[in-house]
Amino acid sequence: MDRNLKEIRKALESAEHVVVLTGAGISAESGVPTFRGADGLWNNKSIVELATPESFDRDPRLVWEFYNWRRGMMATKEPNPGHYAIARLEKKVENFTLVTQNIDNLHRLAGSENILELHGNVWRVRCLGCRKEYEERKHPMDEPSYCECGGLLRPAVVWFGESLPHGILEEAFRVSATAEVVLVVGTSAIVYPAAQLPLVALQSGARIYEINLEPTPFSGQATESIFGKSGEILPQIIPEES
Ligand code: BV8
Ligand code: ZN
Repeated sequence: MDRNLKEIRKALESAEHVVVLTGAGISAESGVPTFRGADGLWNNKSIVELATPESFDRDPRLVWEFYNWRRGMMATKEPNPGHYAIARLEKKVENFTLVTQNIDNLHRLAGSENILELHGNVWRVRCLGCRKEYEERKHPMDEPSYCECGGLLRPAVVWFGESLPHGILEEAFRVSATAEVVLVVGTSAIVYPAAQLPLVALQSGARIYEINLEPTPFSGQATESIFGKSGEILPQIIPEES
């Protein structure tokens, strides 16, 4: 095995407190499009427009059309070996937190438990009237959808310009500041405040290993950057029990 992967495996074996931060790249091998890659969702300017509260206020039907497309697409996707490797790591580490920017629910499907979903979950909705938030698996949802109280329902995801769920972000900063080892997997590291988390860990002296297809703005500060597919690299670092 590659020397770097051996080093990461050893660091993980001796660490009591581990944090894993993931982005869309970890779900790419499950067939979920990323945001900024070749077929990136956000490449299509008008789509970025859709992920904002202003767009929803202006045209909730159009935004629900976009999220119905996302829900329909994600309903057919399965976790990949990268997701399962992170779920295995959680069982081996005393104090483990998975912080994800993804809304695709694939980490939970793979068996991860202690998950901080920084940007929400595509299967959850929130009522603008009564503020109730709940899981709603129906897809497609009506375009737009209404709560039984008559209020307008929105996807319970965090759009650009919206603050992240307070308690979740606070907890993500707390665990990043106390982690001994952090894996940063499949994120372009440009969306804040998520991109701040590895920097917080760095300041606290953590060893930070980045796994990505290509360099990111964080690569220069990582302890090591491992270039390749997370679905191939993670199972080498956290192999299935023989
Ligand atoms: C906030 C949920 C303020 C919805 C998403 C100027 C400078 C700095 C910041 C800003 C600025 N202007 C605006 C901001 C703030 C803004 C921001 O950071 N913008 C960026 C673009 C500059 N942030 C916000 O608006 C956030 N809120 O700041 O609020 C505030 C504060 C107080 C009070 C009120 C308000 C909210 C951001 C959340 C937006 N929601 N998604 C939905 O999904 O529908 S963003 C979305 O893109 C993701 O959630 C994720 O967070 C983000 C980045 O995507 P990644 O996950 O990194 O994926 P990406 O495609 O970019 O990269 C994939 C990576 O994987 C690549 O590196 C690729 O190489 C790699 N990869 C691909 N395949 C593989 C792989 N790696 C390994 N293996 C593979 N197989
Ligand atoms: Zn309601």
